[in-house]
Amino acid sequence: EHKFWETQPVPQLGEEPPAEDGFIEPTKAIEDVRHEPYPLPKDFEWSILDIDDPKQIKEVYDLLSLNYVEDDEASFRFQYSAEFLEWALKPPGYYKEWHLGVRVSTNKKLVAFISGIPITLRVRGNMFRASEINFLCVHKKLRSKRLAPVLIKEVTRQVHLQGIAQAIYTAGVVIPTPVSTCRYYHRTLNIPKLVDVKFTCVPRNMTLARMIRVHKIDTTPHLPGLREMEPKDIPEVADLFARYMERFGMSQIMSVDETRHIFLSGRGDFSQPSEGHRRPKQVLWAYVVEDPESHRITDFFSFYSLPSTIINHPKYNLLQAAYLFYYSSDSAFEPGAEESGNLKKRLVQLIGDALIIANHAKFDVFNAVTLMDNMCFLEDLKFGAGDGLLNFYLYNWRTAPLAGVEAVGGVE
Ligand code: YNC
Ligand code: MG
Repeated sequence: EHKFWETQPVPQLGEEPPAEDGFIEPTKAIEDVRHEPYPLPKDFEWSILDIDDPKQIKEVYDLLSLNYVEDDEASFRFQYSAEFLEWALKPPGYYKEWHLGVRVSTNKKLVAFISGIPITLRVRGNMFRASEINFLCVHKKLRSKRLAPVLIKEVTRQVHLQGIAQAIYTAGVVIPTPVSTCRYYHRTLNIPKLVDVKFTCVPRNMTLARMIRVHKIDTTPHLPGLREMEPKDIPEVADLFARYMERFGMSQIMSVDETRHIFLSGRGDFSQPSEGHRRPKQVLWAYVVEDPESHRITDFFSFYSLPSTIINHPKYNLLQAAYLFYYSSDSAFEPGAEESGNLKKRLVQLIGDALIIANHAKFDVFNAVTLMDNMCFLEDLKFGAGDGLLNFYLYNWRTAPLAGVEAVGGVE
């Protein structure tokens, strides 16, 4: 059934939840890690991609934009921008050896890629260093030749060489064995276009005009003190985030430097004028709520830009999608905040303002998955359930399944 995954230190399908959390195989001593790269089929060679070199980022961009994840109907394909890749692949302390490509030996064409970045993860009561694996891609012409397992084994070797033995990753497909499964939800912003490209359709009991009216977005944000996140906010944001995430079964632990990178490095080109709420090359939007009296940061939200190619459409070729990313609110720390509905009320306002900013920045749709506290505002803010699922996986770590509500962090 799973010839490759059966050989890997992951919980196998149907396995009972463990009595105690922990690793599946012990961390290898560096001397015991295989010294040579795993062999590739002849005519192919390994290549470490230098993400500082615009030419090489462009090669990854080109590979992904033609060969990366598509929906089941092959109507849309993720089109991560070069700026996004730079932001996602170069956090503080990244290892260049974890940006791994495969090239055709003769002409050096890039035909496969996999990446990892170092993160600190907390799973229930345990904290450990891990790699976050992403952007696994094999050129369409080389599919089903068992190249993916070679890429996975080679990136695993590179992670082991840094003394790290665990990983987190997400995928639409089900393999052994998800630790949590989330559903995609979509908030439509630009309805005429979304209907035109068949991202959504007008329900039988509605008209297009009514659908537009129902989904109308206010023109200006409502929360007093809402503004773009700035460098001076980072220590407070890091602290608020750390406290907020304690409420969940699994989360990323972010240093102040990582916090700065994640929320400030993808904000685009400040030397050029912005158009609406969008700067040239902007991939990340981060806003804080600064209390007008105390000047403390009480809340923040962020979202990123991940457009999709619209495959074979006569009029449109790009779907502008925003994805809800990390947020926090100190209203979670009030006693009884959940029972009283005060947390929910605050998050509806906070993410409601995120929708307003995203609409200004000309996004067509705003996406979120069912993790963190998202379930408590999705319905009020008129998100609709999508058909896509996102499975979360841990490599070499056993824990009982985490409920969608117990959730996770990490860029997807
Ligand atoms: C996948 N997405 O089951 P079995 S997500 C993991 N993640 O193995 P072949 C996958 N494994 O079942 P193809 C996978 N997709 O026989 C397939 N597999 O045991 C498994 N698509 O290999 C599959 N990107 O080379 C099977 O398949 C084996 O040619 C088959 O290549 C697969 O980035 C792929 O969806 C996905 O580019 C590369 O279809 C290709 O089809 C493709 O014959 C479009 O492979 C793009 C796409 C995946 C996005 C992602 C996360 C990847 C996580 C990888 C696992 C990391 C483990 C931890 C490593 C570090 C450990 C430490 C320490
Ligand atoms: Mg293959």
